[in-house]
Amino acid sequence: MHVTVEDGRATRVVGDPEHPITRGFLCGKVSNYLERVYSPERILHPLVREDGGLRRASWDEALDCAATALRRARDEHGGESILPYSYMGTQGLIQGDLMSARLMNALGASNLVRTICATAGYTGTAMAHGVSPEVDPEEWPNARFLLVWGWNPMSTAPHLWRRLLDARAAGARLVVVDPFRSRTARVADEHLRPRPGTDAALAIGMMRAIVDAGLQDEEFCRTHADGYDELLAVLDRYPVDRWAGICGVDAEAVAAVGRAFATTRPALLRLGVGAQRHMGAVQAYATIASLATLTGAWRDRGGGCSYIPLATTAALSRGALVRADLRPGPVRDVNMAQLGRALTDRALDPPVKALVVWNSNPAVIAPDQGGVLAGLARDDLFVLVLEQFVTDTARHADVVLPATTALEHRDVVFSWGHHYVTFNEPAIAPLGEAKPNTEIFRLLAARLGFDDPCLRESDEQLLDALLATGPSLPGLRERGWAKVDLGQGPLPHAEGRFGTATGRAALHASYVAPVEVADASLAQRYPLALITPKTHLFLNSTFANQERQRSAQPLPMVVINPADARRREIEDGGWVRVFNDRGSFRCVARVSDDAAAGVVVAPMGWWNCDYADGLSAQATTSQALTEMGAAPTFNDNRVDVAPDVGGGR
Ligand SMILES: Nc1nc2c(c(=O)[nH]1)N[C@H]1C(S)=C(S)[C@@H](COP(=O)(O)OP(=O)(O)OC[C@H]3O[C@@H](n4cnc5c(=O)[nH]c(N)nc54)[C@H](O)[C@@H]3O)O[C@H]1N2
Ligand SMILES: Nc1nc2c(c(=O)[nH]1)N[C@H]1C(S)=C(S)[C@@H](COP(=O)(O)OP(=O)(O)OC[C@H]3O[C@@H](n4cnc5c(=O)[nH]c(N)nc54)[C@H](O)[C@@H]3O)O[C@H]1N2
Ligand SMILES: [Mo]
Repeated sequence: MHVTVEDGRATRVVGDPEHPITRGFLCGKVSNYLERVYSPERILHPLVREDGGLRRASWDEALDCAATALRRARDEHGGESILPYSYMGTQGLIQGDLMSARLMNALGASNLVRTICATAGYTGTAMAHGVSPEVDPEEWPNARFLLVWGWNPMSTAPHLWRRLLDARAAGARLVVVDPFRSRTARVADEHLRPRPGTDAALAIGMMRAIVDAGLQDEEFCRTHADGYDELLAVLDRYPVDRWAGICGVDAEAVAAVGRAFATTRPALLRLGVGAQRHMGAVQAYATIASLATLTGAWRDRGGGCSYIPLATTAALSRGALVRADLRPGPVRDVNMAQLGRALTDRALDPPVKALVVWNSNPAVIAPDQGGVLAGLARDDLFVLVLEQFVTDTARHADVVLPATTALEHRDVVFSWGHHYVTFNEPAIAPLGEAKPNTEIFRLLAARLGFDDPCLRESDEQLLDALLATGPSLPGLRERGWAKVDLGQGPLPHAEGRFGTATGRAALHASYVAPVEVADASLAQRYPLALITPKTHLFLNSTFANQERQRSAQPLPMVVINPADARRREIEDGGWVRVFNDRGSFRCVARVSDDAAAGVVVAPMGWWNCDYADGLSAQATTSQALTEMGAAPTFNDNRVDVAPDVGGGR
């Protein structure tokens, strides 16, 4: 992003036309980023709680208050009574969790397990082919078959979507696997709609069809993979029909897409995060990714499997820089998808007495919202929030500290999808009294009396240390971006050399049923499976408070199939209540066969405080973790929907 600055004020943001991936295009979330930076609702000075409300305070007062509360929690209940909570408000590696991690380690705070986004998928794809750079998006235009699985790039990755469009312009066929008719599915050549959480069954059905037709690449499997004979034995057990029945996709369609993936070359499988919010997610990603090995898709330029490119993403590693050695002793783990439980479980020892939140909005993004909100409302819990805006989480804070935006701080940013890293040079001075996360944690560390020099390192020092952990990145600072070259080249695995310990891929075919979706007795009470994907114009809950984005997506909604709506006397545009044993929320019904019968879709991101009841779809989601990988299962969820007669806000 290039920023024009006049008299110290940013006046224009545009995409960098030279950037090989973005090519000058900014998406609908950040093209008006200046409205965010200069929003009248920005928090520009510290706030402290008084008489139930938040009032302005000096930095001195606010830091004293925070340091006193953290010290008291540690002295009275031990360091683990402090819980850090942060995620992807920024993907910057410096402002993300570096100085903060050092301070939390020095405090002996609980360790937050950050698996809420893509971890189950990483674990599964790593089981299949190791941590490897996978297929470079710059190679995707070579593909002639695009199997997009649990991914809605037209909304969630518009720059990568353009690489898929390049392939389509050259004749590629696009098949989307998604229970919902997403924007991407709407424009695909073919759309397969499995029941939520049954993707592994669909993939195994495809593999069986491939093997039935003799289309597997036996030579590739025997030379470069383990588990080929075992895979054939599993596939031998059941015909395609059986797998098709489990996932609810027509058997002929399963078989035809399987065979087309094997025969239309190059064939690219691109996984999103959407297919992993279920009990068997890790096994599912290992199984789906195995399709590319089974057919030898890796042999061709643009063919193979891509997911979030963990290898290039992890090339710059915070690992040693977070200084786990500062911990006074071992600390407990708390999973970020179980925040509600961590804040309300009376048996937890020590209890959580202080919550420190930055780069995250758990009141919206964490499952089982009722529990999260009850926890945040506890009188005996101290809540410190570093934020740009008074989010649903910040509304519960005892102290709010004003954070800078990307225009105001220095950082290096990893990519969720391509192989470049980005240098983030500050364009303008911090607005008002805002400070970068790093600076806030340095100030807190000083107030708490920690004297380790690492807690005083400047952002420049952190940056130098971080850049020294990875490959050289020529031009990073000068040009603003550089490609992470791990030697992947255009054909990373045509000759094997997978990112596993053995260099060989592993073939998997393992289906673990979703826990709620597949529960027949629960289905009697709650006949509809609810999924909660991303919206087109918010970034999780970020941007949901901005005029332009919000007026384009004014109301939270649930998409419901006409047959399911009719049975419940629900009308398009009418207010409904969506509920299960965990909780309920109100929103507007969109009656459309974009949702398959038996599946309802309530995208996530709207702020609770803006709407009826102060609850969202997250009020119904589960804190259960996946069988492997300790990741969330918020789309493994059953609900029912009823007209909301009183209705409205
Ligand atoms: N506009 C926008 N862009 C974003 C974000 C945003 O909030 N808004 N968030 C960013 C973040 S943090 C991430 S991780 C990425 C995520 O980007 P995506 O991977 O695209 O994430 P989702 O939209 O959650 O899920 C993708 C699709 O998976 C489908 N899905 C749900 N359950 C299942 C299932 O069981 N099986 C299958 N096959 N599909 C299923 C959903 O219906 C959805 O259409 O996007 C990033 N970009
Ligand atoms: N039901 C359901 N739940 C989900 C998902 C889903 O699809 N469905 N998606 C999951 C996924 S993939 C993800 S990644 C998580 C996202 O979880 P979060 O990362 O918590 O998502 P956001 O809502 O974007 O909240 C980020 C907050 O950070 C703030 N912020 C931005 N930059 C800075 C900064 O520099 N400093 C500070 N202090 N704050 C900053 C923003 O203002 C925003 O309020 O949600 C997960 N939860
Ligand atoms: Mo994410």
